Amino acid sequence: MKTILVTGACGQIGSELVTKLRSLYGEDHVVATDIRVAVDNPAQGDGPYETLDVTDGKQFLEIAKKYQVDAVIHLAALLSAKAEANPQRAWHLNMTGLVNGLETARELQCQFFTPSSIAAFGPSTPQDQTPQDTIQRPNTIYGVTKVSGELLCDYYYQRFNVDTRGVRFPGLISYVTPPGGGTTDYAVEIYYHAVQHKKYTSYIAAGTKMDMMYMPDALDAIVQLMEADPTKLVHRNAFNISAMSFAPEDVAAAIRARIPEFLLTFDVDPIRQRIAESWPNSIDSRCAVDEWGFRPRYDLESMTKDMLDKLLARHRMP
Ligand code: AKB
Repeated sequence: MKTILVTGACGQIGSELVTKLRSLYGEDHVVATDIRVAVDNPAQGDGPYETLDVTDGKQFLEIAKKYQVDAVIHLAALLSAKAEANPQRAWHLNMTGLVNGLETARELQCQFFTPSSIAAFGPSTPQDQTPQDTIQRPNTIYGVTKVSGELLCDYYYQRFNVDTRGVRFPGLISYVTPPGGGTTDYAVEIYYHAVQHKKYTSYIAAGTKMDMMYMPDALDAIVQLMEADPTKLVHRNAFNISAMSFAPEDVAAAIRARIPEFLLTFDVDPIRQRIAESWPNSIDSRCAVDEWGFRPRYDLESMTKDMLDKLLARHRMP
């Protein structure tokens, strides 16, 4: 049975991924790590948990060695809006953390997964059905770290034979752990506000389409790609994957099918709007489908039903 180390384990993806991996590979075989010491997070129960600042390469390697890990899933990173507010910090955390993760994987010869993002594209990228291999000139610091990360992962595979794998995640939607500091966060907030206040003010303008995915599909994609037959992988890192593409008013319409009085208004944040406009409207996931069988289960309607079921049940609880 392999042992997997997850960084950023208390974040939006990590807190659910750790639970899923523990159910698949056993509680003791998933080492959750995060810079946070004590927060009430699912990743901190039922298995090993270590405090790790990923910018500390020595500590990264020591923890990986202590548990003799076979795979590293590196999630710790600053998201787009937070990164734009502090570009130097974003470069340091996203790049130094990544290099430390790759070096750990090289030293221990373990598998390595890290997510890229739709942010790896920019204004000169074809906006609709964006191909897997295309122009990548992002104009955000987050995007710059993502393109650099994609290249670095390819390099570690070619140069050091590290089994690197990765996807370009779209906005991820979940009812478990909220995201923090992303541009696509509105697509999570809108559901919480619909349930609590029956109204939401969007910082993203009407008509701005972005790719999105429900968290269960994102988690399945990580596991599926990590387990995929390497001989079938032409791309390895940075696979385009998306389950749906929508604008704020599309989610509002889906929510209204269940909460008819739901009201959507707009107060556009110029910084996050500029970021959103630099990203594709929709990306083409065909390479992921062909090379490792990516197949998302949720579309906007089924995701909205599940999100509202879960959040309404929680809201009604005393
Ligand atoms: C963000 O909005 O920054 C992230 C992403 C698309 O990478 N959710």
